[in-house]
Amino acid sequence: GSESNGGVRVGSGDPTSAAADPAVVPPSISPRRRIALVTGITGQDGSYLTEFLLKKGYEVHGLIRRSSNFNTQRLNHLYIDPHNSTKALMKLHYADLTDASSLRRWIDALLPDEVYNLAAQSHVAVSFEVPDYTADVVATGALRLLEAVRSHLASHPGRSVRYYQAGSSEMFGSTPPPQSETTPFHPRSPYAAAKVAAHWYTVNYREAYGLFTCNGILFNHESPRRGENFVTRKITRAVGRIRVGLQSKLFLGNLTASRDWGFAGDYVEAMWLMLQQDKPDDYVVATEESHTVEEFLEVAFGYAGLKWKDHVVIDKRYFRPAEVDNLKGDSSKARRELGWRPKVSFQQLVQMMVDEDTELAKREKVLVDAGYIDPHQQP
Ligand code: NDP
Ligand code: GDR
Repeated sequence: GSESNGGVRVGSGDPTSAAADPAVVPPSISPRRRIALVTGITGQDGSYLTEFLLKKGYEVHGLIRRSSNFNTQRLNHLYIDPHNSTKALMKLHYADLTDASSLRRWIDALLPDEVYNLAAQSHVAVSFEVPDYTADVVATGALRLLEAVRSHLASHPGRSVRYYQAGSSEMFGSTPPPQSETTPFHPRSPYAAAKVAAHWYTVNYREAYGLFTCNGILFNHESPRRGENFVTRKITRAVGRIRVGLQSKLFLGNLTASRDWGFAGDYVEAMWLMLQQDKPDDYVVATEESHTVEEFLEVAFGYAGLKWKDHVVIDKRYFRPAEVDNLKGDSSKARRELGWRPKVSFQQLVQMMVDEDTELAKREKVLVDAGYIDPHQQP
């Protein structure tokens, strides 16, 4: 039976269901739709990658974890109920990166051509609070998924599966910029150390077993779908709410750190491109432009005709036990070999986020004025 999840139905769990779907022909008979399996599909990148792969004609299967709240908001616009239509090309299944058996079972049942491992406890500051869990999901979770792919291939001769690992510029940590594929890692958080482990598991499965595995070393990428407790979105949410009078103060930590911020929609294309190459490899993906948090504030508030200094209050709570001061990527390899380049500039990114969050705040204001939500409720 199926379980409903916020309007998005989660798959039946029946391993024969994929074979029974008219869109899926056994892999020996081609051509057929290519099948992608995406972990972390409910996150920022998962939603953009799913849109991208659906446009490319893929059937996209996402693994989602059980939550007491609905967690499929970023996917609702892509959802078609499989009971009503043969056009349902995105399907969701329960699994967890901490549960090896669930990963192997879905790979056996769905027979993906490409696996994108985007799932993570992805908040750097939170990883200091839950280090053990972060390592379990981010490092051991990647290992579990790689092992599921390896053991699946060992028992399915003739199959091929390409694997993408969501690596991070946080792995460079305190190593000075510009950072490229040959820059040594010096992680500065449990999150970053776990990503370094996942990176090397991915390299090892390529070298030891000849698997087609790629590490994308992606620098920060943002969007109107960014989680609300990452600094960019926290700022643009506040700008929107300040504009409509729902908020006046914004509490932040360190404003001097520099990040190489790009647009998430541009970055998911690089993930896909890596898996279309003849040989698996690792690539840095970055805009090659860096800005401080203070510069982000300047542009975001300035665009809305506001002065950030009138609103921002420094709160020690948001400082981290160890900080990453300066990230600026050298993505020349990805540009040369993948033909990838970012399309959205820093200014355009900030403006896009402020525009969307202003619209969101206006809708919130309507609900506040009608008495449906508490005006003091923070996002
Ligand atoms: P998000 O935090 O938005 O999404 C993380 C996803 O992982 C969510 O779908 C979440 O599910 C899922 N997840 C968390 N824990 C588990 C678990 N135990 N089992 C299964 N799924 C789980 O991250 P982003 O989309 O921003 O990032 C995608 C990936 O790229 C992450 O691995 C991140 O670390 C990495 N990365 C991100 C960068 C960025 O700037 N955005 C830069 C470099 C790397 P749920 O919705 O239920 O919480
Ligand atoms: P980061 O993103 O740690 O780079 O990791 P985040 O937006 O959390 O922090 C960026 C910088 O802003 C400073 N900062 C604050 N950060 C947050 N979250 N909240 C605040 O109030 C605040 N005030 C200042 C931080 O100290 C930091 O220097 C993101 C995640 O998506 C990771 O998963 C990913 O791997 C990396 O980007 C690349």
